[in-house]
Amino acid sequence: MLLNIRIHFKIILWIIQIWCMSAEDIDECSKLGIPCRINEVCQNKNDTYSCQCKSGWEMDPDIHYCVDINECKINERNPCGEFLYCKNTPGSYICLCNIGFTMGGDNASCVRKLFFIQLLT
Ligand SMILES: [Ca+2]
Repeated sequence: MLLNIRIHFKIILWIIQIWCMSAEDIDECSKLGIPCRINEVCQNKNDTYSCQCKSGWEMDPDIHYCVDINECKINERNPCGEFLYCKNTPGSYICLCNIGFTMGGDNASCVRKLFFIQLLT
């Protein structure tokens, strides 16, 4: 009798193990309540998930939170080029024209505002 119970228990355990191995991965990222914090993105993995900083954010090892990357000050290089002003924004940056200039038709270069051209000539 005891041997029968043990055999049945082992068979049930074996079935549970097979069922768990064949179960499809659960996409934890699509469920509500995933513990990724603000400015993090969830990545589903096989039987688990991970949280990583969104683009434009980086992990601050001191506070263990994703903080904005100041693209305008990376390597003291202006990503907007010589004639554009770089303005840091949360998760990104924008390029603006200096005073007296306005964005040209190519949206990448600045041209003098007409008012300043008239003053200078
Ligand atoms: Ca930024």
